[in-house]
Order: sequence, then C-alpha cells, then structure tokens
Amino acid sequence: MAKTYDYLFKLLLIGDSGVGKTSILFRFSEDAFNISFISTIGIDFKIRTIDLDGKKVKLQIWDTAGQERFRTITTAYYRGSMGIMLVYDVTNEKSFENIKNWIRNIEENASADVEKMILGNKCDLEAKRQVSKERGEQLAVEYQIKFIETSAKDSLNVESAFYTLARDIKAKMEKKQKVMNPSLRYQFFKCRLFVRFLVKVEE
Ligand code: G3D
Ligand code: MG
Repeated sequence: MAKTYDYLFKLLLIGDSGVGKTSILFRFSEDAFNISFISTIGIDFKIRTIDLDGKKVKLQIWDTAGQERFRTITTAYYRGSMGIMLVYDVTNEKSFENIKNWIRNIEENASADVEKMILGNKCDLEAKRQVSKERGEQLAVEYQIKFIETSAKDSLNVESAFYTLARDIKAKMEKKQKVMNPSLRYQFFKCRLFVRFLVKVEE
C-alpha cells in the first residue's frame, strides 16, 4: 500500500493528573470537548495527519492511562518519542512546580534531543488562576523550551501548539539529514570536482 505520509512523529503528553492532557488530545484529534468523557483506560494514542510546508506529517500522539499519578511512567513509554508536550494547569500551582520534576524524568528516560514544549492549560479559568502567564514564560526561558497557554475547553492554541512542536521536530530532522548524509556530501564533492575539471578544460 502506498505510504500516505512523508513523516511519522511520535509525540507524548506528560504532566500531573488532571491538568487536561486527555482533553487536549481529544481536542486536537477530534475537535470535540466533552465535559463528562470517560477517563483514559489504557495507554492510548491518537493519530492526526497534518500538512506542514507541503509535507504530510502523521502525528501519533500518546497519552498516559493515569500512571502519572504514581510517577510510574517508564522508559518504554518514552521510547522513540520525538516530541513531548509538558502540561500544567494554570489553576493548580503544584502542577506547575512539578514541571521541573517531569523535565528531570524526561532527561532520565527520553532521548536527549527530544523536542519539548510547555503548555499552561485551562487558561479559560481566569478567576481561578494561580500561575501567571509570566511565570510560565520565565520557566520556559530557564529551560529554553517554547511555551504557550492553552484551553482544551475553548479550543485555544491547541492546534498551534501541536503545529509548532511538529514544525520544530521537522526542522531539526531536516537539519540533521543535511549534516549527516555522507552520500549526498560525496555526490556534491564529485560535482564540484567535475565543474573544476570543466573550467580547466575551457582554459
Ligand atoms: P488529564 O488527562 O491530564 O488527567 P483530563 O486531564 O483531560 O482528564 O482533564 C481533567 C479535568 O479538567 C476534566 O474535568 C476536564 O474536563 C478539565 N479540563 C481539561 N482541560 C480543560 C480546559 O482547558 N479548561 C477547563 N475549564 N477545564 C479543562 P472533569 O470535571 O471531567 O474531571
Ligand atoms: Mg488523562
């Protein structure tokens, strides 16, 4: 069967329980927010294929089954992941403080060059806010990770977050391919030699 995509990226959603990871995933993959939907039962992933600068990028997005509650997310979950959304809840101070622990967990288990992004979710709940946008931004600067506030409920910035993460992974990958493709470099070298040879002959 013909391949229907140019790239396949495995992405993960990480963060404390209740911050809205599953809601974000549902919002992005089906564009539906159901207040009373059933909580996740097993490790699950959803797929959405997006178009990035003319390329079809298939996103396989993994969600936890609540293991985050017991901090038992294992290396197996992280394996092969290329991008991670670190999610906290702007109405929950603790979930924000825990982002540092999640980053440590990622450093211990995921590949070193995994792309990351911090999401401050539930920004529709302004009256209940405990974490200012500025603090989110500061944390992101400290870790040199991109940051955006989202609302899975109001469908705010969810699309843009996934597109940004996917675009960063694609750019990193293409840069690596350029640097590391020795056969391409060899072809280029041969071409240059040939051009030099032609110039000499002309003289
Ligand atoms: P989790 O997967 O990180 O554990 P969930 O979190 O997606 O299960 O969401 C936990 C609760 O937060 C759910 O409420 C969900 O509806 C709510 N929620 C998620 N995202 C948002 C958001 O952006 N805004 C608001 N206002 N609520 C959100 P319940 O009541 O079902 O537990
Ligand atoms: Mg969940």
